[in-house]
Amino acid sequence: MTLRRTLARFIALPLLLSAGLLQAQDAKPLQVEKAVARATVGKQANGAAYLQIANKGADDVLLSASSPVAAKVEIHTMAMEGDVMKMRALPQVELKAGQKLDMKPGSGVHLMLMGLKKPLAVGDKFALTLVFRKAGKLEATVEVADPGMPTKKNDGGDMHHHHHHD
Ligand SMILES: [Cu+2]
Repeated sequence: MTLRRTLARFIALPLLLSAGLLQAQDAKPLQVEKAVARATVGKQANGAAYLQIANKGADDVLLSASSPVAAKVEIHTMAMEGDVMKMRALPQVELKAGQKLDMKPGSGVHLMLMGLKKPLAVGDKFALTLVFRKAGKLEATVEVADPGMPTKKNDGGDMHHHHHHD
């Protein structure tokens, strides 16, 4: 191996790494395949977003999320308590190697957009930053869809209007 080639390799590697961080959405191992938020109604303070994240790499953990459209983004799940469906915040969500996290409405897990800065209207797009333990930051673009999307019956969507968050 020539000295020049060796040097080139040492220089190229950090460049590739930083390019990878800048283009996190296109890079493996974690890919956001779908990101949809529910349009809000009236002066609704909180919104909900649903993502599909495919993990094509090693086991990882979703630690947090944030967005410029909300004061705070929480990871939520829904569960029956007696005969009442309740939401609670999760500290994190595991995403095993090869797993696809599918937050489709009704599945329970969703991202709660707490303290919306303005209403979310159908067709709007906004940025969402996800933070994973290993993969680091992942930028996603969320599209706002009809509030009735897509399975209005069983998704507990009304919970978002009546449930209280502290
Ligand atoms: Cu919620």
